[in-house]
Amino acid sequence: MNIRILLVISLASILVVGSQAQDSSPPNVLMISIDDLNDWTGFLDGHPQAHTPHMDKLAKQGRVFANAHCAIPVCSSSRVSVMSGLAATTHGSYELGPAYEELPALADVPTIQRHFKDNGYYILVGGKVLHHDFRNRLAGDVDRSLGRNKGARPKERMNIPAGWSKAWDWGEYPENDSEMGDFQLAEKAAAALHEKFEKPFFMSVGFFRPHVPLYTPPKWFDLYDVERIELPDNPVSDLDDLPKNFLSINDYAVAPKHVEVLEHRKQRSMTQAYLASISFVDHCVGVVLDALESSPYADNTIVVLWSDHGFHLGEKQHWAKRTLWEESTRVPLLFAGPGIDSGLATKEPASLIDIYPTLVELCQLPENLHLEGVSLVPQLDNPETPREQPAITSSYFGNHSIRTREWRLIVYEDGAQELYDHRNDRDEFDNLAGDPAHQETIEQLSRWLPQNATPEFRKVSERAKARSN
Ligand SMILES: [Ca+2]
Ligand SMILES: [Ca+2]
Repeated sequence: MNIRILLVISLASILVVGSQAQDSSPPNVLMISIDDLNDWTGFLDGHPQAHTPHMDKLAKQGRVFANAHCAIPVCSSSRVSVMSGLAATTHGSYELGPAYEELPALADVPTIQRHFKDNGYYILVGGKVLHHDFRNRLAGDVDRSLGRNKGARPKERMNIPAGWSKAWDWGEYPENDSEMGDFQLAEKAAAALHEKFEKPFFMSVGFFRPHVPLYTPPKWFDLYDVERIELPDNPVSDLDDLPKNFLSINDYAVAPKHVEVLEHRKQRSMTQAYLASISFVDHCVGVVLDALESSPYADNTIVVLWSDHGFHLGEKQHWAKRTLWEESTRVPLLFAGPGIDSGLATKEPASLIDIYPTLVELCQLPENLHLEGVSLVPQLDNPETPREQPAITSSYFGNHSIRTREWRLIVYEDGAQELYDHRNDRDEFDNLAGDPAHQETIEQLSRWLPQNATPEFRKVSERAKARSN
């Protein structure tokens, strides 16, 4: 053996030892959540014009879960589910009311931040992560807050018709990104990523757009020609085969009704504002990801990006969330980082409650025995690995959806059903529940329906209010 070969072998051993040493240090976690973002991103192809280059770049670097769904399609309860790893049917929050720490079912359940903290991590939280923030007994789950993301608001209404809730206003405001709470948060997170940490970190960054009100600087509106925006296909006749009780379940007084949106000729401009807000928040995601890429943590940080639920923009004559249809339940979910292959998306079902056990496994933390989700590591390793468990979504007490690779079954509290075949009906136009040919499929899927669901927990003040109404 000549000396040159010897040298190469020794160098190779040093490199192997070096990479093993790096592998044995626990990875950091960067969790980016987005509020009310449906599948209108480039990588999920939910809208042909959505411009999301930064999220798309991350998607290319990691594993996209293209069939991922929230546990419950409303902000607060969905976030409680993510942070606890438990379904709404276990924790009992089905609406905006109670905070995590007020739910009796979660008295002994550590948030994912607390579980990581108890296992040696430094915890940073910024923006809207839990809807009610980490307060009271959860305050100690966080080592450092990066602040909330309240940005500038216009003094007067901009575009919203009289009589509509101001919460739903939209428009080109403020002038610059620097006045936006989300952008300020992105810059704080970016700065933190260039600090030196003594421990591995778990950083949660929660962006607020495209949640209403859809105020976003003009340059993001300029990306979308309002006259050329493609609108969702939403024939009124789509409602003909739905159970009669669906309206009372999905009605939410603050959101405009589709018929009102049409009457006021606002569909195009509201859709433009939603798309503009998506591109703005994508830019904020890019600020954080660029900072990570240029930081010392670039090669040893797992990134997980998700949205708390989807959003209707007129599909099934509905706006906003709280339904059990695809527009409301489907969410972006992707993982990237050390050990995660790039490229192919998986079509196996996934739930947002799977994030907790997945990160615990990826970071080799002790198990949290409360968790109800299923680790997504098998699909991170190979996107074709089949998964038995469907994605289960609940909306209000007693109503559930079971989503597999091919099907969606919805069963309402009164027993009414909807069944959709996603192999040829991704818009869920054709309700097959009444077709005798599909009764066996319904039976199979029904086995996954939650049993003995926890009743809705209401705070004392809410119970009193309900009695007086
Ligand atoms: Ca939300
Ligand atoms: Ca239909």
